[in-house]
Amino acid sequence: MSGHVLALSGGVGGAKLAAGLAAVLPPERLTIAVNTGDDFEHLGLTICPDIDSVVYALVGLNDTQRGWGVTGETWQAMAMLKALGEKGWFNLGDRDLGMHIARSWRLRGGESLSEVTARLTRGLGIAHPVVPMSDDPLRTQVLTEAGWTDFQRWFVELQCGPELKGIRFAGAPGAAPAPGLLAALERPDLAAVVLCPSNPFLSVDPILAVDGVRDRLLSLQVPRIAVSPLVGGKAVKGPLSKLLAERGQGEDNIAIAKHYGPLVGHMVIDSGDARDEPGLRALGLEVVVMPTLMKQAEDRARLAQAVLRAAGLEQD
Ligand code: FO1
Repeated sequence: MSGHVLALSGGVGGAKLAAGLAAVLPPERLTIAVNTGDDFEHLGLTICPDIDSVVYALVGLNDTQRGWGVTGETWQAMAMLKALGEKGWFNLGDRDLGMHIARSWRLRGGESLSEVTARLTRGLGIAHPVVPMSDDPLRTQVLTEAGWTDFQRWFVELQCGPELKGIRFAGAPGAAPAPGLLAALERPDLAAVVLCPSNPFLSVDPILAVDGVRDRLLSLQVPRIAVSPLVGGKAVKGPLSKLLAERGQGEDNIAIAKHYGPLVGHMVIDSGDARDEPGLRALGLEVVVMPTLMKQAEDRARLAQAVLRAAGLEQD
């Protein structure tokens, strides 16, 4: 069966599934819309961590050990910056810096983030559309005992330490969907929406907070499939497990499904979390249980194929 697939992705895990989907779907059948709530300005540069995670994963440049940035990276520019007295809490690798410079000066030249992202992906030979969720600034901020903090300060500088008492998306409402996301949402042949295995609260929620996106998704008569970021009951990387514990509403796929509510009709969960299946079915969800850890390209493609099968989209 044919049909277009819209994947909503954050970084790391989401990026891996996005790469898997790109491996099994031709460019005209896939749109990858990426969270930009983590974006920020640093040392005069515009950093878009999740877009870059997706882009690097698509071209096999992603550092799978670290979970962000470019593999085989060097840090000469960073060493120089520190020697010059600049703060070093946010690490920019030499090759990665090339990306931030190319993006920043084009943005400053008046191109939108969508235009710049299309330019950069084209430059790297990526044929699949990777689009920001919005060209307008929507910034994730977190509430800790010290007050509201920008996401990267909490995530990187404070290493996700302080307990989260709240999350907000500054700029929403008011951030319009980027043209590429809007076009995908309005396609008559849109056949499935995939919520990639990214942090629901910090990576997917910002996309849903973009003007009209949640309502539009809810109105679509197509399968909406979440791939769980939990593997064996734990997040592979990042603060999801900590967040779930702090929320006190369960640390399993049931808590994630309840958070997504009617937005999701299918969930793909890891074999190590099979105990969650009855609870998810009791919530009315269709469930696929399979190994979801993506170590190799074959794992990514296998998970992507399973997602398409769950959506009723067998491969042509
Ligand atoms: N994460 C870190 O934990 N420490 C860093 O120094 C760091 C630098 C960095 C530079 C560019 C980039 O695209 C991502 C970077 N990240 C770093 C990851 C990033 O903070 C998070 O992975 C995402 O924002 C969460 O999805």
